[in-house]
Order: sequence, then C-alpha cells, then structure tokens
Amino acid sequence: MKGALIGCGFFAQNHLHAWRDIEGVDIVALCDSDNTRLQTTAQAFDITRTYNDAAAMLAQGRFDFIDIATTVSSHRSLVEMAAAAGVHIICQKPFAENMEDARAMVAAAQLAEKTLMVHENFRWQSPVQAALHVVKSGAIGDPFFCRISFRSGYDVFTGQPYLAEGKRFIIEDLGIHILDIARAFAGDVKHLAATTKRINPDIQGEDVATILLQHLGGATSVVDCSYATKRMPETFPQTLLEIDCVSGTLRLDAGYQLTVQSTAETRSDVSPPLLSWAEKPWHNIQESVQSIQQHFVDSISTGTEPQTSGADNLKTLALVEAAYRSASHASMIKISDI
Ligand code: NAD
Ligand code: 89V
Repeated sequence: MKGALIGCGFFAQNHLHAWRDIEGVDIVALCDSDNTRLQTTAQAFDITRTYNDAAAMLAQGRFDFIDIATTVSSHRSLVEMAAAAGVHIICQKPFAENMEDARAMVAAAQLAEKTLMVHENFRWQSPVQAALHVVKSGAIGDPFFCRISFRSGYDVFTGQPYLAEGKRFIIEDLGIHILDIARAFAGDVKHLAATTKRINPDIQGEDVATILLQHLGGATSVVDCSYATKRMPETFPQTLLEIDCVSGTLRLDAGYQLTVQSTAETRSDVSPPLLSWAEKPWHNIQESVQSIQQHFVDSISTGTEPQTSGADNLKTLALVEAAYRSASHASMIKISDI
C-alpha cells in the first residue's frame, strides 16, 4: 500500500517512523507548506516526491491513502480534497473544530466509499489495551464506575507552541483522548457535566477539566485532566484508570502497574515497549501510533470499519463540545442535543 503524508511537523515524525516499520506500506510523497520542514523530513526519511501544496500532490496521485498530520484548522479542506481524489484517509485528532465540519468530512468519505479513520491513538496504548482486555473478557463483569485520569505538569508548550495559543486547550487536545478511552470502557454517553479552570497564566485556554459522564449502559465515569499538576513522580503521558465492575475492580496505576481484584488479586507490569526509534517518556504514545496505523492498514485490507473511524469519532467529538458547553453554562448537557 502506498501512502502520502501532509504536515511534516512535531508529531508527524512519529507517524513516519511507524509507517517505516509497518510491513507492506511505503510512504511515497510528503507535503508541507513550510519548505524547510518538508525538506528536512524528506531527507530524514528518504522520500523523494515533495510538495508545498496538497492539491498538487493529490492531482499527481499514485498512492492509496493520505495521512493528515496537520493541526485541526486544515482538516476539513484536506479530508474533502482527499476524498474527492478517491484515496483512503487517516486524519489526526482533534478531527474538527466543530461538529458541522466533522459531519461534512464523514459524509465526503462515505460518498467516495473510502475509509476515513481518526488517529485517536490513546486507546491503542498497550497498558490501556491490557486493561480493556480484562474488562472485555467479562472476567470481572460489567463496569459501573470508571475514573480515567490524566494529571501532569509536563511542559507540552515547547514542542507544541500552538497549544498555548488557542481559546480551547486541554479538553480539545488531551481530554478528547481520555473521553475516547471512557467510551472504549463503558460505551456511549447520555449526559455530561464539566468544570474547567485555567491555572497557567501564560496560556489562553483551560488547563484543568473535570467531566462527569452518564453512559447509556448505566455506568458513570469521571474523566479528569490537568496540565497544572506538579507532582513527583511526573506521570506524563500516562493515563491512570480505576474501573469498578460488578464482580471485581481494576486499577492501572503510575508506572504502568495493573492490578485486578476479584476472588483473587493479580498484579502485572504492563509497561509499553520502547520501540527502536522511540524516546521516553513519549514511548507510550509512540508505540500507540504504530498500533493505530497498523489497525488502519488492517481495516482497509479486510474491508472493515476501523474502531476509531470518522463516524465513530463524531461521538467522541460530541463529548468535547458538550464539555465546553456544560462548563460555560454550568449545566448538565444531553449528548443527543449536540
Ligand atoms: P505542527 O504545527 O508541529 O505541524 C503541523 C505541520 O503541518 C506544520 O509543519 C505546518 O506547516 C503543516 N501544515 C499545516 N497546514 C498545512 C496545509 N494545509 N498543507 C500543508 N502543510 C500544512 O503540529 P503537530 O504538533 O505535529 O500536531 C499536528 C496534529 O497532531 C495536531 O492536530 C495535534 O493535535 C496532533 N497530535 C496528536 C498527538 C497524538 O498523540 N495523537 C500528539 C501530538 C500532536
Ligand atoms: O496527545 C496529544 O494529543 C498531545 C499531548 C499528549 C501533548 O496532549 O497533544
């Protein structure tokens, strides 16, 4: 399968390392409007076809899929262009800035009959997968309470300066992953309520969010996120879990320690592997990039809908919208109203 990538910035380097290690995939073309980034990346990954303009790259084609690794404001136009060119699409999160753009992208891919997947990779982290495996096996019964927690004081602004500039920050950038994990454990959501705060005076958006979810299946979740939590040891970028089920309980604690208690207790170290190109502490995220990109390829090969398809991601994105609406109106939001 031949692919082309748009956006050669901070995170795309991980995509390109992962593509290189996925059997049967070859990235044949790169695009970035910033020529320095484009040429540096092309050289590092030995890719000869380079473009400053995505339309020009799509017009020349000769690839099966597009990997969109740009920031959110460009997603709709790039996805619509790629769908019109008749290629499969994997697009970074946040998928869209609003539901209208997200729905339009899903419709464009459906019309083109092409796979559209959102690069929603946190549920693909191997520690999260290990916990999901326990719950989905039914060994401790159905969940009735989940706490999905991401609290850190790590400086994300040096690598991703745009995160300090937007009116929205932690829910749109990070909470979106944690809300998606809540959906993976307890299913879709009926109602939600949220509070937000900004602690860091040097950024525009909120850096703390606490979100209460009532799931359609009856479970309750608390999703709590913070980039203002200065604690030791620093746990970035670990998502910690407490999942209470009818016949037992599961915890994923700091240091990737998984404890499952039912009639007996089992403890295991579910640390992610350090891939040859990865670097701590990002290795947890980097490994999930490889896993989700493999899932994209497998979904196309088998003709099945990816877990985090564009259509599926509408439901995660609705939680993001609802959380901002709830925090600004101090009210509980019905997800079907989004
Ligand atoms: P970045 O700003 O470092 O890189 C984006 C690149 O895209 C830039 O080089 C820019 O010139 C280029 N670009 C933008 N619009 C373009 C267009 N229309 N045509 C061609 N090139 C264009 O951003 P980043 O930090 O790499 O983030 C990219 C995306 O990845 C964001 O949506 C971010 O939320 C996401 N991200 C995801 C994860 C994850 O774990 N899933 C982690 C970090 C970032
Ligand atoms: O995963 C992400 O989307 C990143 C970060 C971990 C920094 O929030 O932007």
